[in-house]
Amino acid sequence: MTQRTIEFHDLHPTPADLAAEVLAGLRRRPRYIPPKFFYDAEGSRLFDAITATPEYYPTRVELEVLRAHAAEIARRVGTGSLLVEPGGGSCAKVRILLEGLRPCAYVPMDISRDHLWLAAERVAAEFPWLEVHAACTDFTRIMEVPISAPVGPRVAFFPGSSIGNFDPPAAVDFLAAVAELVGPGGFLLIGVDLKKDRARLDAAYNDAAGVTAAFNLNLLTRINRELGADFDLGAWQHRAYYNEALGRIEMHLASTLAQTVRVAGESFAFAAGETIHTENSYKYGIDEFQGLATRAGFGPEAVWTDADGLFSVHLLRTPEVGP
Ligand code: AVI
Repeated sequence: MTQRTIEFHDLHPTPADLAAEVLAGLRRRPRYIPPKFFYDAEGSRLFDAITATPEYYPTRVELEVLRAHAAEIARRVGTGSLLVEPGGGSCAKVRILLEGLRPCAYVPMDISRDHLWLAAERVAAEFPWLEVHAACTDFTRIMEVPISAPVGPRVAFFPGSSIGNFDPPAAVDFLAAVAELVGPGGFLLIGVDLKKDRARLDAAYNDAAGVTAAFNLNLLTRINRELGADFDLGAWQHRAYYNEALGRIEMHLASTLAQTVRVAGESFAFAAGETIHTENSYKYGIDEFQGLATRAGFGPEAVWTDADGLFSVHLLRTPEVGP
């Protein structure tokens, strides 16, 4: 049996990064805290629970599309690549691809250290032939393959429609960084949630069991714990709705009364009904998304959707450098 290889590279953001970004976001109008801070250990656990709610269709449908087309994906991409997954915290969807792609190594990158470490260990145990080089990093800032990883043609995997959590210009910048990471002739396999009727979208972000609400509110619990803040959890409410004009779900935390909160020694006054914007989740038509990808330096190779047209999986490729 092959010797198991698992390496862990820790570039986790420091408490100072959290403080600087949260304070800057609370000083802004409208107030905004980036969604990457949802993912402490509890936030990662709650996100996994969201994906199991009946209303949150993207995970289930994407898995269905990946399973249906895994053989074709492997045929198009080939074997022996270095497979990189920015945000691959739970290493769940990649399992569908591993046997077909037989990569020379797998590099999951995630901001949530313990979650990544456990998932990387599990995937390495399940696929003993696979070299795993896990990198704990805020991939929106640092997206580098660890130098210990082997050299090979590169394939990036970015499932879950996490691209929707960037505003469109930032999405183009991120995709351009991925294009650079994979290099000439490199692939990107990416899941993108499609535009659809408002009722379905609103329900997906307002599940009846309240898991999405708990996920959103957990951000305040985290800030209380890590930045010595005094948010009263009883005075904030989860709010999520589809903003059709902008093609995005917006998530907010709404103050139920006029109140002052202290965060890292600074006071913030909130009016009743005022919100902290915590997440955007953009939805794209197929052509619309391919337009973004093209601006970032990728060309479309293939796209697959489910029969109901809820979710898309795109295979993109950067041009080979010609002679
Ligand atoms: C991670 N990301 C793609 C999820 C989304 O749908 O935007 C995060 C999420 N927020 C609420 N529910 C799920």
